[in-house]
Amino acid sequence: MHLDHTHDTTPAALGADARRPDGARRALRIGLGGPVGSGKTATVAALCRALREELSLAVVTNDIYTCEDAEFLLREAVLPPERITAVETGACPHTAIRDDISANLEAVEDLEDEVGPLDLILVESGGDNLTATFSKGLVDAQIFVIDVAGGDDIPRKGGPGVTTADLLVVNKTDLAPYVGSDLDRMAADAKAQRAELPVVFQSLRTGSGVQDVAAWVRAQLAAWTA
Ligand SMILES: Nc1nc2c(ncn2[C@@H]2O[C@H](COP(=O)(O)OP(=O)(O)O)[C@@H](O)[C@H]2O)c(=O)[nH]1
Ligand SMILES: [Mg+2]
Repeated sequence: MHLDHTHDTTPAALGADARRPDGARRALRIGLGGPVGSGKTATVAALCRALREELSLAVVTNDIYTCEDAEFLLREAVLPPERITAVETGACPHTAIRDDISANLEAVEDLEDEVGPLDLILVESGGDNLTATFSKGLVDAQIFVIDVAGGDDIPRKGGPGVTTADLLVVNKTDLAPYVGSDLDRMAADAKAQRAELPVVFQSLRTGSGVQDVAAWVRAQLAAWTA
């Protein structure tokens, strides 16, 4: 588990492996993790719609036994099909993003070879639990997506995703009144867990917060390419 590494609050720094074999800068890789159903795929779709006119981007999805997330993104036509790749992870979705990242690395490298050059690759983890975080060898920055319907005590309970992700997205704010979630309390708890690390409250039903997440991604990319 990656509990011991230091977490920089500055946007992604240019890592040692930031160049492709031909010397060109590789794409910035941003991971999206979080529990099943919190809205990771929907956030990927929203980011693609917000950024696809200005950036060259691609997506890798991780599903346990199916390719449903990739199929959803294809159906929604958020990107041309050649820019969406599915990795089937088998039993433990966190393994493929944290321990044995080879299938995901191959997927991002193949995308760059086949449709590159790319500015940005979004890597969605298979929905797991509150502890699954990405290896730093796979992604340069990570977004953790939770939702208000999963319980408003999730920020207080913490865990590596909530406390250390570079961006925490609290999704489905439109549902808060129906499930009795206290958004102010979630914001205060998230602040207590994360100090200066950013949090965005988002609803993909109303669109609120979508531009804030896109702006955060743009800032990461600006730091990456600087
Ligand atoms: N009401 C509401 N539903 C949402 C929101 N975002 C996603 N959903 C729905 O939540 C379900 C799970 O979303 P999905 O993106 O597949 O979750 P994932 O398992 O984390 O990838 C889908 O039915 C989405 O349409 C939101 O902001 N508000
Ligand atoms: Mg998904």
